[in-house]
Amino acid sequence: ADPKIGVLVMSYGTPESMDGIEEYYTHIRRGHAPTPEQLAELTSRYDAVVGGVFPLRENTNRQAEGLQAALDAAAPGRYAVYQGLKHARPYIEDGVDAMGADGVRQAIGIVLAPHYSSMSVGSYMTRARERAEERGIAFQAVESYHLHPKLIEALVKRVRDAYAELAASTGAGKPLKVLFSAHSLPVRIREIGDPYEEQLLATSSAVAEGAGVSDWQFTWQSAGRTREPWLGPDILETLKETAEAGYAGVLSAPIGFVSEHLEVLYDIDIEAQAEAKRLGIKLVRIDMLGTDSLYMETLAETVEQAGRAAF
Ligand code: FEC
Repeated sequence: ADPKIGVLVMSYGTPESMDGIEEYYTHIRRGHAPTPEQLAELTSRYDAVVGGVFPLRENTNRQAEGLQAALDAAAPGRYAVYQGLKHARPYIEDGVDAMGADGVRQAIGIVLAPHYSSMSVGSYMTRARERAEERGIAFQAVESYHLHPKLIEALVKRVRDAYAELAASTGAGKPLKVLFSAHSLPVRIREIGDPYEEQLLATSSAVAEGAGVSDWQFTWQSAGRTREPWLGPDILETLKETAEAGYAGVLSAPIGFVSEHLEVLYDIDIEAQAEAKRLGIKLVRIDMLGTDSLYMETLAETVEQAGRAAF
């Protein structure tokens, strides 16, 4: 049989254990070790949510398996899925090496994040492409899939369901708002005409329209702890304004992420939730996509389309 087309599924990565947090954080900071205070602060966030288990690893494994199954259903025997993580083992380069070792000559890269930014998806792809070139593998990158109809359908269903739950718990007729959010990035992405913000707004507006929600806003979350300015407003500020404007509840829809991990389980479920309580406003979060078959089909169809165009 012809060698398979390799599919490099990339995700952010998470430490392997509590002892691995320092190495992971150092990698995120491009080789600069965190100060003891920074390390303690990050460790305490992991402690609060995971208690020794790092859900992103298992979630990424399951999504990679789900994508392999969806590809096998659509094109039996044609694609082989490999994993490459941005900040943890197996690193992106390890994934490309594994494809090379299996004799793969053609590969497609896709990130478990629907929106393109040069600082997010772009940097995954640069690393993957460089390694693929060194290994003599033809490489095709998927840049984004933020408006794929099945992705929107999966998110619409989640927003509808959670909105109904929120409405039931706040009482009939109370004003509610949907807050779509994604990981903030440094403001300087605007200077290079990065499509990140525009794509996030496009997803938000398609999902709001599909769910029949007219009162919604996009806001940022999880901004980095650096000196440079990051895109705002942050969700904590937005919650305060929303409460002050008289809303009884908000539905948090972190559409920039596709599974449960620190940025959702801590930044939304613990930090934003505590702020909402303090402000006396109800906060409910949508379920994350995980291995929803509509999301797996979104990935599989996007990969197949890229494969047909490139090879
Ligand atoms: O559950 C986990 O273990 C990992 C959760 C996690 C995800 C995630 C996704 C994104 N990040 C993005 C950008 C940045 C930039 C910096 C940055 C820093 C961190 C730190 C942790 C962390 N990120 Fe992350 N990110 C996750 C976790 N991220 C921990 C370090 C401590 C902190 O700042 O909070 C700043 C780097 C620097 O200091 O120079 C920029 C973007 C995404 C969404 C797209 C994607 O998934 O790739 C963008 C999940």
